[in-house]
Amino acid sequence: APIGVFDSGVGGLTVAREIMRNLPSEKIVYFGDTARVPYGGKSRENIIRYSRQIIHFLMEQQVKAIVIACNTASAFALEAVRDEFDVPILGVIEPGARVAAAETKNKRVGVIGTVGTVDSGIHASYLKKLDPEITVIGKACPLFVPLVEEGWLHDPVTAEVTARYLQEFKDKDVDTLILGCTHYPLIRSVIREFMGEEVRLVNPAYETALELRSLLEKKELLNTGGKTEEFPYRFYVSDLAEKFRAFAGSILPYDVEM
Ligand code: DGN
Repeated sequence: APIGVFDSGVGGLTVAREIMRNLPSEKIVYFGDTARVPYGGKSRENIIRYSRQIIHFLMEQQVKAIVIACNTASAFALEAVRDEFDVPILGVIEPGARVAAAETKNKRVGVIGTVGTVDSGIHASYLKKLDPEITVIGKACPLFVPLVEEGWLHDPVTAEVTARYLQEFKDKDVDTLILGCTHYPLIRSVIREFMGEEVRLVNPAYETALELRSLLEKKELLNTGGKTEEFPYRFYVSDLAEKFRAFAGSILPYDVEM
């Protein structure tokens, strides 16, 4: 059975990509809610409703586990929907928070994400549960998503916006920064350049793929067999399939069939 992965749009492909790399024998059904993107400024109620609808769709595809690749949907909907379905459901917040808590030395952790994710305070609540001494500094960076979708991944404008958003983390001496939005790993090099080599950048997409692997192992659901003949990945969107396909081509190493 495949793994279901969903996001508000294309960004979740950064999570799908990590699953493809780290669990190469698994099939994936991906759903991008391109008709209703962005989720970043929407209410909790709506995001729970959208997530529930998408999970129903994925359940119809007979998935064995679901990954909520969207940070905003993980922040708002994971707790609400987790027990409503009889497959394991994972979000991207907890895996990122766990690694950040383990790796910070000065106990000053920064979080960047959408307005919804940052205002939810969910990273802080996980991090403080893991280590009450950690100080969490959150900052919404809403301009990053359109910059990434415009393809300005290595661009002076993106570098300038990065400096404006992230200066605060330098001033407040964070040693660990969680890239708490699907799109941010794609501008990792710009963020790295501004923050410097010493700051640990946590990519929740990667950490989530590892967590998914141990969860599947534990539940004896991990596919250890070889690859099948047919293409193992299926993609669905709620609008503008062509635009999705074009963007997907810049993230994934092959053409996406829809
Ligand atoms: N996928 C969203 C997230 O990770 O929070 C970013 C895109 C959006 O919906 N604003």
